[in-house]
Amino acid sequence: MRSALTRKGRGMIPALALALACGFSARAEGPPLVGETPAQHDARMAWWRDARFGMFIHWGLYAIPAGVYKDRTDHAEWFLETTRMPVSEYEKFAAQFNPVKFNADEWVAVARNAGMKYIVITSKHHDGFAIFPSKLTDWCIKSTPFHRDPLKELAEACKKQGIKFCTYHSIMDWHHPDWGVRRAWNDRATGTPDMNRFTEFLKGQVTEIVKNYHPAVMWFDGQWEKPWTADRARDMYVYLRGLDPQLIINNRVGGGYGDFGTPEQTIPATGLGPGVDWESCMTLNDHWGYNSHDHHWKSVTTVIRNLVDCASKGGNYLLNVGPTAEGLIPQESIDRLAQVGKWMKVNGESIYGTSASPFRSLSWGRCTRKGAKLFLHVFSRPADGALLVPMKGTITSAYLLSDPATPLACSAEPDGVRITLPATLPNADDTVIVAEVQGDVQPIALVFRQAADGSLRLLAQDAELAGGVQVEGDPPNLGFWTSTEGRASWPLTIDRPGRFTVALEYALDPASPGSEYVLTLGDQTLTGKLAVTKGWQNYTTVNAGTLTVPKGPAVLTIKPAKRPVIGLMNLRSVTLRPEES
Ligand code: FHN
Repeated sequence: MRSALTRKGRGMIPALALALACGFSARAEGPPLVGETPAQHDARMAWWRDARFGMFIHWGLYAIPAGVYKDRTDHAEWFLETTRMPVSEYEKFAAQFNPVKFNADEWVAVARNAGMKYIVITSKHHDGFAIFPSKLTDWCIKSTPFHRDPLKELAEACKKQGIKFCTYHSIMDWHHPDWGVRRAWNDRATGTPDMNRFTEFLKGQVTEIVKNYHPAVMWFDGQWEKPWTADRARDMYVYLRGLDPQLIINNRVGGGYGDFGTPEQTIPATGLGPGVDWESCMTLNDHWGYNSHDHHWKSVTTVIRNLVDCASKGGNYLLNVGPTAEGLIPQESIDRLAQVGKWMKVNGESIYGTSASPFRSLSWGRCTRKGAKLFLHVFSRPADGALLVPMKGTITSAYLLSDPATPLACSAEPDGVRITLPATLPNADDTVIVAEVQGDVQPIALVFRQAADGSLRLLAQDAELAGGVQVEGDPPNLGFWTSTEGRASWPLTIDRPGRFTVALEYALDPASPGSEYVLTLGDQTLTGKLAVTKGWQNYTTVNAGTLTVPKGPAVLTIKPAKRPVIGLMNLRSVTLRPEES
């Protein structure tokens, strides 16, 4: 579970809502809402799953102040909320919005040259301002000196350059008088909010977008406030799928519906579970909307490795740019994306259309897969100059993706297949080696062994999971432990048997008191009650008791002893330490 997050320059985002936004399963349980067969669903999702890499664009009136207001410089697209500026004041930005340097072809070329296959642009963010000429409101581009249609121009440029055009649309609307959570600083709104009227307005606007710009994805956001109910979410999903049966809709339509999960500013350590589509969205610096003071840019290495990490877990990577009020993508963004594009030109085959790694974790990097090809992404060169692929099975050939003519030696050994690396790796960010396999790849399961001092530290991201438990957060923890079915296991081997103390490093929000767990190791059992901590991200370490552990293989498992109030706990690690130490 996530704690309530105070985002830099933004308000608190309700914990569970953010968790829902970020990663809950993307499709509500039960039959698909619109009678789509699995084969039809796969056909509709096919291009999106192949694409793996997209550009997010946050662009609107908030680019005018560019993050600055009075004594603060950390605002961005939440400007209206974080400054609490009267809406009547904020509305004056419309008359200043004249992005004369906006060139859709140039924006799309930046994405295409980076190797991105789709673009998601904010048609309307939480401030309610539409960057397209809506017939339903004047709070849109019509009220600016910029008498063009950026969405139309971008959609056309995408079509010309073979990039999928997609739109982001906020459900929450801080400007509209009928949005159910009226802000005190909305001095323009009158009357009582009417969510039925608002929903008709929202439906009307997304209809304009679908009919006039034909987005491939409707990327909803701002679904977390109470007036947006699961029923409204379900109705919206069904309505839009009726409008365009090929439209893909993200899980932030709300209510547990949607076609893919949307972890934000994080990459789920093991994806969102088998068969769940997901896309991690991230900023390139620390803000979504343009902030003239934010120079905290991610490195090219970080971007490449994030993209590879997502693909290795079966997910997409949606990377954001925040253009200026003049209509320019910041040069720092352009430069980084151009470098990523150089890597993609050589290695794109190891990303596009690939599926998740068959291996739980690899000490030297990541793996993606396409048919009989394993793409081994080497982030750090092992000291012994060989790559251990923890698998049984046959690798018929191995070579650098950038140099297929030069074979690399392979040797099958008890703990896997060793591939001899070249003396130097051509790309320090990520050198890709292709291993062509014959028949099945049988991963050799990770077995955890004692360290030199006899201790054993079992980490969240290495656990085998069942029953909906998810790895989340950074550093990783096991969360969403909401049912008694949820369990985490670690296969281990004890070379030095004896009595061990067991320590749990956990967090437990006061909203979920009384959690009880059962820990088993072989025929030994420990049970315990967990005291709450200050929150889901406030960790403590507790002694769970001692166990007598014999020599040899065993499995340590933790599960709830009873149904948790919300979540059993967030668990970062389990440590076994020899009692005498
Ligand atoms: O509140 C928004 C935020 O401004 C931004 O648009 C991100 C992008 O995914 N979504 C919401 C925060 O989760």
